[in-house]
Amino acid sequence: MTTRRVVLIGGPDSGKTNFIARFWVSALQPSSMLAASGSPDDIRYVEEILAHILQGGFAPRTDTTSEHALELELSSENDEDFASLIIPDVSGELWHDAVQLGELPQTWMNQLSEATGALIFVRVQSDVNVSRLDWVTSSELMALQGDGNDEEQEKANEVSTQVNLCEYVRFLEHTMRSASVERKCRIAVLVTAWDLLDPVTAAQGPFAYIEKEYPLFAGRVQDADEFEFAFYAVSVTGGDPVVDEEFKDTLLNSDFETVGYVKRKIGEAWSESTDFTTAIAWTIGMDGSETK
Ligand SMILES: Nc1nc2c(ncn2[C@@H]2O[C@H](COP(=O)(O)OP(=O)(O)OP(=O)(O)O)[C@@H](O)[C@H]2O)c(=O)[nH]1
Ligand SMILES: [Mg+2]
Repeated sequence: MTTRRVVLIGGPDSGKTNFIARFWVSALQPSSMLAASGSPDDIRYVEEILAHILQGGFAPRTDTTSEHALELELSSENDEDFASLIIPDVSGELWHDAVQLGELPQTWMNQLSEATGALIFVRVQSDVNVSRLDWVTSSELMALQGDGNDEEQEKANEVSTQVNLCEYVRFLEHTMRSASVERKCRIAVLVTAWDLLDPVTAAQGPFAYIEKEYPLFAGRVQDADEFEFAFYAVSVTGGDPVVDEEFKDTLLNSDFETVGYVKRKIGEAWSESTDFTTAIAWTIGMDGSETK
């Protein structure tokens, strides 16, 4: 059986951990694109994350010292392909620090070089997102340096989210190599908490969202010829149970495998699914698109 390692890359609060829990629920469904054929070793970790969502909340942010990984045996939809999949879940704080330092710790470099697919996460309306600075704001912030205003100074020093996203691609360029001669390495960009967007913005799709919010990253993606990219709009729950009591009731009375969605927009056509294994299946070439 081939071992495939998928890396989940994303800053703090970008939705990685909650996605893993929802991915696991889909993997338990035999009809999913990737179906689990056994229990993961670290089952308690996934079950604990899941418990938060099942109680109508979200899993808390990952501790910087936590070193968990979801490791499971999977088969593709028609049992034609089998894989042993490893998905490490590290705190976004660590990715953030790696960008600030301009380099990744060696152990991660090794993990990335073993990766068959990568998922980059960015979350809608996260307080941790740092918007791109325009020249006027930048110079005002720079002028504040040394004024003793810690919060403003911190803001001036902070690398913007789009620069972080570009740096993730650079890390992958240096490390990841395609496992298949037939195709390029695949990177799925997951825009999480899509349920928080207004309907007009949501209708334009995840790539349009990235182009508007993070134009530098959108340009980087278009220039990175050695990779194939796909953009997904993701909501683990399909709404926000934390702020919307009515939605929370609906969620608590639902079968969890039917809640939330993963959407793609190709041209004007949308595809939507409650199967959270699709993005990972695509990155590792187990989505049925590869001939054997
Ligand atoms: N509305 C909504 N909020 C979400 C969704 N997914 C994640 N969130 C919010 O995003 C927060 C962060 O999600 P996590 O999964 O913990 O993010 P993470 O990338 O693992 O964060 P770190 O562990 O800090 O790296 C959650 O506490 C929720 O508030 C979603 O589908 N919908
Ligand atoms: Mg986390």
